[in-house]
Amino acid sequence: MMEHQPPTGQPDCDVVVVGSGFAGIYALWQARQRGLSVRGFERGSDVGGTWYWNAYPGARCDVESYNYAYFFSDDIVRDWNWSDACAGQAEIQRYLRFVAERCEVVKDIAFNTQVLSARFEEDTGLWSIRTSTGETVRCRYAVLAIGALSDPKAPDIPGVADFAGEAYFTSSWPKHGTVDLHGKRVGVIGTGSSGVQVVPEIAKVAAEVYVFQRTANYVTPTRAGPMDPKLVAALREDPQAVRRAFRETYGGHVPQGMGDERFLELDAAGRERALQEAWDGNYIGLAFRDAYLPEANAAISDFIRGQMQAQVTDPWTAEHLVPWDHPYGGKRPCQSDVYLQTFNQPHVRLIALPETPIEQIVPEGIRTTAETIPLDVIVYATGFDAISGPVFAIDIAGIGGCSMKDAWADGPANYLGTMVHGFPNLFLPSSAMSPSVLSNMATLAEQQVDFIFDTVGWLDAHGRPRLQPSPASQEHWREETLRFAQRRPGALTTKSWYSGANIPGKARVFMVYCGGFKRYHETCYRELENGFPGYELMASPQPGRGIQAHGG
Ligand code: N01
Repeated sequence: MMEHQPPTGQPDCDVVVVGSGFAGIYALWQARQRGLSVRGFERGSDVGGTWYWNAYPGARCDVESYNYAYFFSDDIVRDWNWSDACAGQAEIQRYLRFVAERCEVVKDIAFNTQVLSARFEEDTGLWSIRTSTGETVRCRYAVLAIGALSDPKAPDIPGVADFAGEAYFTSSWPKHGTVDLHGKRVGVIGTGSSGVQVVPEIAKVAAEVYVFQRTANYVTPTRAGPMDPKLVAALREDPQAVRRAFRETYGGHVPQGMGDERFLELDAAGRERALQEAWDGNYIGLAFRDAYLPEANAAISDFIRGQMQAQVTDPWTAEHLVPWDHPYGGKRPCQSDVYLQTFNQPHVRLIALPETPIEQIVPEGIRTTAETIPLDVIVYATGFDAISGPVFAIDIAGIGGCSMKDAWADGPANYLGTMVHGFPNLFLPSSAMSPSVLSNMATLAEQQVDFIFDTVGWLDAHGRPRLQPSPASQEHWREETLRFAQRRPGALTTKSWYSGANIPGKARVFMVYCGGFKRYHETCYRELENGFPGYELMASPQPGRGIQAHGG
C-alpha cells in the first residue's frame, strides 16, 4: 500500500484504536458515538483479542457470563443468550463478533494488520501510527487496546526448534479443528489456567499424555452450568443499574455464591462448616470477607490442598499436584472440575520438574534429567510476557523520542493505569497498575474506555491540549499499587507473572492495582471532575485553540 502523507499538522483521523478485544470494540464504538473519526487495527483475522487467539480445547472463562459481558447497551444485554454460566472461548468470540456487528464497528477495523510503531510528533502534537501493511496514520489520540495477556512467552527451553513432531501454543491455537491429537503421544508444558483447561481435553483423545509441571497451582471447582433464567431476567430488566452496581464492587462483578462471614469470627466448627459449604457451592475463593488476612488465607489454602489431594488416587501424584510453595491467590488460581481426576487415568502422567527438570527438547521428544520421553506433539501452555510485553511489542516513542522500553526499563510506570508521563494523549487500557486481571476484565474495559473518552471529550472541549500524568502522580500511583499489593497474601513473595517473575530478566514490579474496582473508578473520575490536577496539560500547537497550560 502506498504511504499516505497528509499535510503537516492535519491528522488522518481523530483516534486510532489498536486491538479489537473487549476494550478495542467498545473504544471504536465510543469514538463513533462522540462524533470522532476513528481507525482500528487488528493483527488477527477477526475480532476477539485474547478470545480470538486462545482457541485451545477446553478454553473457557472463569468469570460468570452474567458478569463477563458488556452492559453499555440495553439491547445487547437483552438480545444475547449465553449458553453457560461460564462461557467457552468460541462462544465469547461469537459474542464479541455479535457486539462488533451490532455496533457497526467492523468496517472501521483493518484486520491482519499489526501496528509496528507509534511515534509522537512534537511539532504537530499528533501520533503517527505505522502498520505492517506499510500504512502510516496520524491521529490526535491513540488507544492501545492491546490486552494484558497477548504477547506469548517464548519457551525458554533449549532445543525447542529441534523437535521433529508437531508443536502448538495454547496462546495461538490453530482454528477450525485442524489439530488432531487422536492416538498421539502428547507432552504439555505448563500448568497455569491454560494448561489446567487443555490437559483434560487432550487426555480424551491422546494415547499418552505427559504433563510437565514446574509449579503446582490451586485448582478449585468451576461455576459452569446452565444459566439461571431468573437471574438473566433480572439483569435484563435494568442493565444500567447492573452496570452501576458492578462499579461499586471490589472486583467489578457480582458473582453468584459469595460468603458473607468473617473467618476469624467463627469457631473451629463454624470454620469447617463454612469452608465445606463454600467448596460445595463453588465459591471457595470468595468464601470469607476477611480471606485476605494471613490466618484466614492460610486456613483456606490448607483446606483447598486437602480437597485437591482427595481427588487424586496415586499418593505421589496427589502430593505433587498440590501447591505447597505459595498461598492461595499468590498466583492466579485455576478452576476445573476435571483436571485433577484426569491424572487417575492410566495414560496420563505427571512429570514434576523440580525433581527431574527438562534438560532439552530433542527431535524425538523431551529429555529430563531422568529419561527421554518420546512424543508426537508438544503443547506449550507456558503463558505470556504479561502486561508490559504487548506494549513493548510496539515501538513506541514519546516526547524527545524517548522509547516506552526506556521509560519502563525498571518496570511499568503510569498514572491510573492508563497514561504514561512523556507519552501525551496515548491511552493504554487493560495495562499495568489497573485492577486488570484481578478484576472482571469486561467491566474494566468499559470503565477505562469510558474514562478515556470522557477525557478526550474534556480535551476537545478545552482546545485539545496534550495531556500527560505528572511524574509525582506516577510515583504516587506506584506507591499505592505497592501499598495494596502488600496486603494481598503472597503477592510480593510468590514468583508469578503478576510481577514479571515468569520472564527471565524482566523487571520485578507487581503490575496489578489491588485497591479494588470501586476505589479505582472513583479516583479516575475525581481527576476528571477536578480538571486533571494529577496531570500536566501542555497547550495545543494549533494557533487560536490553545489553552493555558498548567502543571499537575
Ligand atoms: O499462563 P501461566 P496461562 N518450563 O503463566 C509454566 C488467564 N487465563 O496461559 O509457574 C516449564 O499462568 C509455568 O510454570 P511456573 C489467567 O489470568 C484465564 O496458563 O512459572 N514450565 C506455568 O505453569 C491466567 O493466569 C483463563 O513455574 C514452564 C505455565 O507454564 C493467565 O491467562 C484461562 C516454563 C504458565 O502458566 C495466564 O495463564 C486461561 C518452562 N520453561 C488463561 N515456562 C480463565 O479464565 C513457563 N512454564 C479460566
